[in-house]
Amino acid sequence: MLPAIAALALGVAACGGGEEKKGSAGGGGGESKKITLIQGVAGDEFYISMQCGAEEAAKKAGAELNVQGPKEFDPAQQTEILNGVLAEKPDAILIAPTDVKAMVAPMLQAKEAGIKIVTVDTVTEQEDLPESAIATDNTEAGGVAAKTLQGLLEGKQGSVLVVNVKPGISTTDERQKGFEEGIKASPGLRYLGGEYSNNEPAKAASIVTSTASAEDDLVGIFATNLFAAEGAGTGLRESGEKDVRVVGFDAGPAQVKQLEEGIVQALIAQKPADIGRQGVEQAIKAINGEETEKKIVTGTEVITKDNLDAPASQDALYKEKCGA
Ligand code: T6T
Repeated sequence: MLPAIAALALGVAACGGGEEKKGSAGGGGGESKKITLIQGVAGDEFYISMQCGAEEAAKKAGAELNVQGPKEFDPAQQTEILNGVLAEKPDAILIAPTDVKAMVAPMLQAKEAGIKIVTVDTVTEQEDLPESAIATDNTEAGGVAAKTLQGLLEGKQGSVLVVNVKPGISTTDERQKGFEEGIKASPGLRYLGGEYSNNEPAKAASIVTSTASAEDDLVGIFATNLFAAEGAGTGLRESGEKDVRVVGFDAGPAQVKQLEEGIVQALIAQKPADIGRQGVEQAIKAINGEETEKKIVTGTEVITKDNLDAPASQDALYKEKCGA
């Protein structure tokens, strides 16, 4: 399961049986705007890095930022948190919805209560609900993953697996779709399809060990998020496969270690701090009644062992805590 949450930067206090974490940035006078960031899951370095960017932007604007996240990437747990946040009546909520369908009703309830909603990272199927949506172009990034894997395989033939997370997560579903479209360009690669790891590295590892033993010709793996990728790397190490090439999405510390060790060959890093920063900026515009940007696309960085030391790669690595 996911790691316990350590105390995070900027005045974080434990609360609610370890299920949530809260922090605040900025502050200022009694008139300061109250914004809550509801992460997809607590303790995930992607969302921690997003929090760091959001805290910086909130501090700059003199706004109050409260950060909470469910224990698991789960819409029922996230809805519970959202309902608790509603009672606190913030001016705006930044949220990474954990399911394209299940989070629509609770988010609509918040919007109807007069709270400005901004989505960060994931989205729901009701695209017109938020004031602004800030995210990676995940379909495109899935295509980048396919191209990267094709490059690593250098024409080698065999089967290719996707280790995905859960059905109904906009980001990871789009990454798989983009990857599938891209991998078609290599007729020598047999696509095995995607399997769901439920955001659990151990499950991702067992998917990889069993596929590696069932498919003699396994040559490549694309893992669609941080926990899937971490687990895929572990599974590959356990199965003793040396010739399988792995492209993992995200760039958490454990993933970088696997890249250095040569278990994983490429990471597609997102810009979570940028997403958090721009999320706060758009939320403040919405609170002030100013026009917001409906959709903001942030970039990605392909990191390999060769370019790991380059400033662009170092800047793109995710943080375990803010201010480090
Ligand atoms: O990949 C990110 C995020 O973009 C996705 O929506 C869920 O998983 C992560 O948080 C990584 O664990």
